[in-house]
Amino acid sequence: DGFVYLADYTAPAWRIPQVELQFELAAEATEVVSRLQLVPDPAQGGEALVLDGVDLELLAIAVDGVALAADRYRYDGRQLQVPGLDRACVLETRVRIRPAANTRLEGLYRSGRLLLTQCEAEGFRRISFMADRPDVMPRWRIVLRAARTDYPVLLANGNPLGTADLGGGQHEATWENPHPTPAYLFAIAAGPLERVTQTLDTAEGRRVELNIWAEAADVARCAYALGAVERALRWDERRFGRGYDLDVFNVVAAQDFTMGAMENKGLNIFNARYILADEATATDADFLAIESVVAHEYLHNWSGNRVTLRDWFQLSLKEGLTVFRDTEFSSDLHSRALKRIEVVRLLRGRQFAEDAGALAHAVRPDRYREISNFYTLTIYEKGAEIVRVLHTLVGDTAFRAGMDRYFADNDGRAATLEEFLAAHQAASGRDLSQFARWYSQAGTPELRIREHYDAASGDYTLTVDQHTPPTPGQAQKQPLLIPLRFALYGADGAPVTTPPDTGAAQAPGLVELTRARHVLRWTGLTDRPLPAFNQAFAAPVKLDLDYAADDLARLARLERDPFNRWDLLQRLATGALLGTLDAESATSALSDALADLLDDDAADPAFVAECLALPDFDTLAEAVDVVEVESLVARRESLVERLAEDHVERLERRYHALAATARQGLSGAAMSARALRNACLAWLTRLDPQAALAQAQFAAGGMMTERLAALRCLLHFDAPDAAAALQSFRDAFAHDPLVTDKWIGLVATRPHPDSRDAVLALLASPWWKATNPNRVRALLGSFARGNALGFHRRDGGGYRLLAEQILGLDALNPQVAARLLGSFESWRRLAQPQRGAARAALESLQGGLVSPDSRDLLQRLLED
Ligand code: HT7
Ligand code: ZN
Repeated sequence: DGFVYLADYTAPAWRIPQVELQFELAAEATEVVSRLQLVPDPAQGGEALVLDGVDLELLAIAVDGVALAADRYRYDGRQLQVPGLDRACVLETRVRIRPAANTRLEGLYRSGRLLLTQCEAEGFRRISFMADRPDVMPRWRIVLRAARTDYPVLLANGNPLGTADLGGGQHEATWENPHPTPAYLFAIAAGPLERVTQTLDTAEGRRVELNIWAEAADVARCAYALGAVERALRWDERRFGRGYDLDVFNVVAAQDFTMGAMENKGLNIFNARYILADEATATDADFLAIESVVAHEYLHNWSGNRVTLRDWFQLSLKEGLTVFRDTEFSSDLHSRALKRIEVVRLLRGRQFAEDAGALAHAVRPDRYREISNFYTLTIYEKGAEIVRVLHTLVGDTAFRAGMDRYFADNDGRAATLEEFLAAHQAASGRDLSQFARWYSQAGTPELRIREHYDAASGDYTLTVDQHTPPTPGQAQKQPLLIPLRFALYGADGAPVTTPPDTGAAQAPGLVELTRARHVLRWTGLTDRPLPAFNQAFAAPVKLDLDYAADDLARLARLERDPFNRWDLLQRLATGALLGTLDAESATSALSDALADLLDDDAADPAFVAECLALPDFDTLAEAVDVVEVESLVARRESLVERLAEDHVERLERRYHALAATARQGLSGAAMSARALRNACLAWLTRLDPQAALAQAQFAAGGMMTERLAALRCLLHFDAPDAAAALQSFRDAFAHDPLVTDKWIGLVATRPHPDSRDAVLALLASPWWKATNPNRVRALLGSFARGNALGFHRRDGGGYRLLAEQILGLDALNPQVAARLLGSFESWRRLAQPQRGAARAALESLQGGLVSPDSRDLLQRLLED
């Protein structure tokens, strides 16, 4: 049936303790000689040798130095079978591959003047023959040979062993990776690379050279990323006691890269957008994203590389855990509350939608057709949330002990989620069997909470019901173990410190929900208290509460948890927009709260900016049963306009008052000031047809954060100077693909149905580069994911545009095409006429898609 099943896992029949590879690198044709040490595992019953190898041109094959006759092996373009081997031997093959023709960006490919690899998940098999599965973990020796003028720098995993001149303009470099490493972490990079570099001594006393490599024109923009590597290394030493384990840590920036970055052992390869930054070309958000992605890949060295995966069903074991770790890193270095807000926006806007849509799947799925389709927000973000739930349940000390045990027990091994849980269970002494359901059960749990207060007796009860809606293939759900944080505020505004009499609150302000219903009961409360829940969003759940608008506003003032203060205002806005609260009282309560925030010069301006940013379209769409696109957008726009009108003077005051601080470079205070100034600018611009402030900010030049925010206002509010501003920005940065992606993203997200015409014009222009994933995301990804009015046009023109482009991209880069197809994940909840139009666009793709990636997604999207 085309599926791989978790239940079918069997251990490898052959072990491969050592690999030697030799590359003769050239863009048109590269030859790869491989020597695999093969050892049969007697426990696996003497199975024939079968290796993966996709589209390789096999030039020679020998066992223990003796060439194999044609009838001794079979190669069908996907697998190599060598029957009759029954003892340890060395298999030597020579293959030819064609990097310049590789538009999939999997295996060995060309990006500009560089040759690079991307092997996760199953790309190594496009380079050479291998048991290409994560539980086969050889040690590696890699020799790279190439013309010195074209490829002066030759990098591979591990430590450098030496270089040699080969004469005739050729040279070679030898690398050794002494750590057992699966093929998905293999990497090489070659080309005219330059570097920024730094040497440090680790806490364990190892001298390590850190290098960031980029093409000469870009190397000046690598310094920030280099600092981020050092911060990540030091943080992992401090917070998790994990050191670095090679003599060098190399990072390479590539303009053509399918995802964000890749954690290859000792040789991370990055999408250039997560490395290159200076104040003139990168926004504050770019700097923070760079730091967090650099940390993510660095932190994989323990959570992913030293301890790797038994099979791809365990993907969240490295991804969810590493997102948890990088999020902690950012929270420790910057504002924990702001980081939590950022994560929860992503969860609510995107992961909850995934969990409620056609592509919903468990954090540990039990089957897949194409593993590339499982690099999802559920595996990453929900996976991280589950680790956070575990952290909340066992506490920081036991969590750290559990992590130490997990790393110690599994170092050099390919582990499973069960082994992760076993380590935590042993360290904390807690039974984690119910907790484990988080990994197997898809869908976002909902908590319905109702209160009852009896003024005569002073009895107060909270009844909490948990429910997880059905998801594809999983109709029935079981109760999860959910840590629910809560606080009660009394009539005097002070927290009620008495614990409930019944309802088993485990720690102050925390109850562990295990059943479908829990009742918490207090007695003798002289006033009805106000309850607040899920502080810091400790559990990734939806809350169904029946507060009145005034209660929400009052709670937002009383609540001590900053995340929840923000969340209560989001709830007020959502209630006003979706009609679940009385619209006028919710709007005026929200407006009053924002007035207080704008008047509060002591509050972090970035936090105030987050409170001004109402729930986005995706978040609102996820919260309704049937999505009426235009009316949702219109209601949101008119609420923002009303709030902006209420506070013009306040917005102007803050905008001007923060100008001096905003000029102070990359300090936290300056970034915060720019965040609030740009939020004020957007609200003010919508009230001013001349967009004078935005025009002035744009004309002033300055940092990219300010220029881009101003340009967004000019373009999105159709300002008189918009076209001229766009042209001057475009011309100023025409040489820079990353900045070009930024203005293309702004054009693609102009909130108007006719923005589709601008997208079509760009597709027909020299700016369009279908082989560059960043450009595809900037134009088509932004349009489909960030332009509700354009993508969801009533005539279906947005859907048709995307479907046509997916068809073309599918033949070039299946992973990029499949990701775009994911933009249709919530099509079934659209109101008519959009639902019919989306279905028609999807059906038009049937029979046309060629890649297993896109075909798998299309089938799941259309399945009833
Ligand atoms: N582990 C990396 C995943 C990744 C990837 C997966 C499929 C195709 C291309 C890819 N590039 C990188 C990224 C990470 O999570 O760290
Ligand atoms: Zn990762």
